[in-house]
Amino acid sequence: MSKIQEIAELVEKGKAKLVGKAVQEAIDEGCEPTAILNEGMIDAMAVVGERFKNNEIFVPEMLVAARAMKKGVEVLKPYLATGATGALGKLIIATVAGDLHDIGKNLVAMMIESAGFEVIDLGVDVPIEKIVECYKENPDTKIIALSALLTTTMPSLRDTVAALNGEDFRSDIKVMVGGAPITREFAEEIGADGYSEDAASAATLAKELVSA
Ligand code: B1M
Repeated sequence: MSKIQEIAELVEKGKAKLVGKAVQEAIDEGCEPTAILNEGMIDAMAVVGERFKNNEIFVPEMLVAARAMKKGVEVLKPYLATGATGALGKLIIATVAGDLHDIGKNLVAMMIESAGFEVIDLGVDVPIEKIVECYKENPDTKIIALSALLTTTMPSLRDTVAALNGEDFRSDIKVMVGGAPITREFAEEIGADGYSEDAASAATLAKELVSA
């Protein structure tokens, strides 16, 4: 079994204590950090999601797999990051109200930080008021980035973007959205300025939005 397959299996089984060590070993053996992330961890979470959908596993197993992945990402982070300076300005990121998924949002935050932004991460299940309040405390913010990872929280994303679109400061910022159920069409329909599919393209999009 390759090291990357071993990592995938450890994530699937939720072996948080062993994942960090396996990721470090993979790096020491010369595996590409992005391959470890994509093929070792993100693909493993897709397997976990599929098993959940088929009623082979339940929420606790999804949770331990998520914890294991987070441990792996902690070890991987320095190898994916490029030494951010925050020179591109501030970006507020949040998972919208009602949604507790944060792995994807955290990866997006990490890649955007690596691209040179100062990231203010408000976490998960974030109400609209908290985002607006955070912007008012940081009026030099350039972008608000929002994740929704459930079809049932797409309306929450819509409401959050609508609320931002009604704020006086809207023309001073860009709003970007993403997450597994989100499409470019939905992003356009709800009035966001940008949509991207994954963490790497989110970083590219953030840079494009501030230079537009
Ligand atoms: Co949840 N869950 N979950 N879950 N969970 C999914 C999302 C699901 C697809 C599983 C399935 O049924 N196959 C399903 C959603 C189905 C749907 O939407 N219709 C689901 C469900 C149903 C639920 C609950 C309702 C289960 C229940 O309680 N009965 C519940 C909801 C809780 C809530 O949020 N209110 C729930 C709970 C949980 C846990 C808490 C146990 C745990 C999350 C722990 C955590 O995040 N700390 C969990 C997990 C782990 C998953 C799966 C297995 C993995 C999610 C993940 O981390 N993926 C997931 C199945 C799956 O994804 N295939 C599933 C890896 C991550 C890197 O991908 O999050 O898509 P992702 O992020 C990507 C892109 O989407 C994109 O970039 C990221 C990196 O490439 N992206 C952006 C994300 N944000 C972006 C923002 C951008 C741009 C791109 O710009 C701003």
